[in-house]
Amino acid sequence: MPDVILVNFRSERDMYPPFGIMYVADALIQQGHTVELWHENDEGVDAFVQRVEETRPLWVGISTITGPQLGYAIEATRRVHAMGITTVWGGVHATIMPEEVLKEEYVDFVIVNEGELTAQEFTHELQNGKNWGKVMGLAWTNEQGKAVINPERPFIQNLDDFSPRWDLLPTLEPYMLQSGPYDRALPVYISRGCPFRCAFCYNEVVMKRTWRQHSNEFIINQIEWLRINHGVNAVDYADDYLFGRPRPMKRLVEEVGMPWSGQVRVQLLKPEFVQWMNETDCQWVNIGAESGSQKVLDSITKDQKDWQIEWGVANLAKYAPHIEANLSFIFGLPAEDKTERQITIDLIDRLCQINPNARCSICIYMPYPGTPLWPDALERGYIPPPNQDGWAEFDLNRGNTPWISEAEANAMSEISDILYVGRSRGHWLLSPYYSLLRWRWLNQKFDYYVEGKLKKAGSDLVENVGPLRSLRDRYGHKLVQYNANTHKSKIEAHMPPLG
Ligand code: B12
Ligand code: SF4
Repeated sequence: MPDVILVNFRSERDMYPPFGIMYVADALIQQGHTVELWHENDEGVDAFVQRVEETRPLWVGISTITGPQLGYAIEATRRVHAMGITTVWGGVHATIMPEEVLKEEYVDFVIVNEGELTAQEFTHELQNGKNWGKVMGLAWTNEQGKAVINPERPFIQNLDDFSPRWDLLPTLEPYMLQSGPYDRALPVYISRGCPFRCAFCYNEVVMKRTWRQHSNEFIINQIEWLRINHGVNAVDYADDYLFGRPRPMKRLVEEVGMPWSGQVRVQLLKPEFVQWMNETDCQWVNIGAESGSQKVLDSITKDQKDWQIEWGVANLAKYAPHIEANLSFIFGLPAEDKTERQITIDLIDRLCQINPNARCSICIYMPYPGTPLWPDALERGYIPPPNQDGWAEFDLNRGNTPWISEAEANAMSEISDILYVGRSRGHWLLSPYYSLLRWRWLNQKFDYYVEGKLKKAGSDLVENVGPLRSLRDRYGHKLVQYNANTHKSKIEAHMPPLG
């Protein structure tokens, strides 16, 4: 029977190893406890709660990130708390707002920021003395019902002290990604933090612009273990800031010797660097481009020049044409007016012309408490949700600010997905539709997006009428062809609950 059960609730389409609880589990196991990990979507809530009821662990830990999956976390926590079992929230969301989280009667404790050492001390106190005041990094409610946030714990000095417990996951199969021709790529995490200061990002408030990395020996051993035991044939370095020290990192990639992918900043994409990426069999890169407008980039202290985006993507097309470049842009940042947005819109269109393997996705700006942009957002009339149920209702892809309407956000996201992410090509019968979408995009005509509504109604109809569904399955690919070189299909596929 487990002493502690840790769970990460995910939304249906997201399948990504739950690193946070994998690390916390290791800390507890080192302390001599038995731990069970669950990684669930909404379908798994009942099974999870039932398991907690059967085993009645010392405490249940719930990992949180802001957005829809918080809803499943809330439901599960409520039910576990009602059984009289101690509930603890951890993760980025709870770290950003521990006081608000503790207002919910169903959350007993919050472990702020890195969980390993705090979870160890918390478990010790739970079994011996309950002196909560002395556990750094713990947030709790005192006898007067007041939230107490203990001083924050310094960051772990040596990341190698704790390992992500892959062995506690029932299977690694759902996490395997397609990476170019390699079908068993797995995300690994080799560092924490980032020294940059993008004003919308969690980094400044949570990681405080620090950066640490596991030792080469630790990283190589982990990847070797994954290769031998799980047949991993490519590595996705999932870190926020991969090339913190470019030369040693390059040597590490060479030493690991596997095809790879990861996050890069555009400044790195000089011809010689891109040639090196090509030689070491890089398959894709993720680039936080954010905006094509220098004014907007400066407003978020991105420390990046507008011209570097096109320059980097052109270098990729020239020196490593097989590498997929995934660029993400944020629309609706406070400094973005129509003129600035037009610059980004035109840039996205150009990038996809320069580089057939560029995929430009947009997300709509959402203010997070504690980030440098937060006070500005409040001043501009943004009203945060009043409670955790409210935070869970956030539609993370649609924006929630008063200065960008839901209809506009919806149309922008959908059109950019079709034209610049899926990069689909239509049969000539559909060419008027594609021309209309491109006209809308280039001219910012996002009002009265009737074709979006018609498309949705049409696909619902096809889905619900058997003969139409068969026709779609048989001939659909002739009408619309998607960019085949995509690693996203596996992540977005429906995954059953793991537990
Ligand atoms: C991988 C990842 C994803 C994965 C899956 C996330 C997951 N498994 O939960 C995918 C790709 C699906 C994803 C999606 C999104 N993500 Co994301 N993602 C990340 C990323 C890059 C890494 C998370 C990770 O594994 N970190 C490594 C581990 C070791 O750290 P950790 O999770 O923080 O865990 C430590 C502590 O937090 C704590 N802890 C964590 N859980 C628990 C639980 C307990 C009980 C305890 C005691 C402690 C504890 O201890 C851990 C070890 O020290 C983070 C950035 C980052 N570097 O953390 C963003 C991040 C979490 N994502 C973010 C965002 C905004 C999103 C999206 C909304 C993006 C979008 N616009 O669509 C979506 C939301 C998806 C959804 N449906 O809701 C934000 C979250 C901000 C917030 N306020 O919550 C982050 C912080 C990025 C950022 N730059 O701001 N994401
Ligand atoms: S570079 Fe990325 S992780 Fe670093 S502060 Fe900027 S958005 Fe955050």
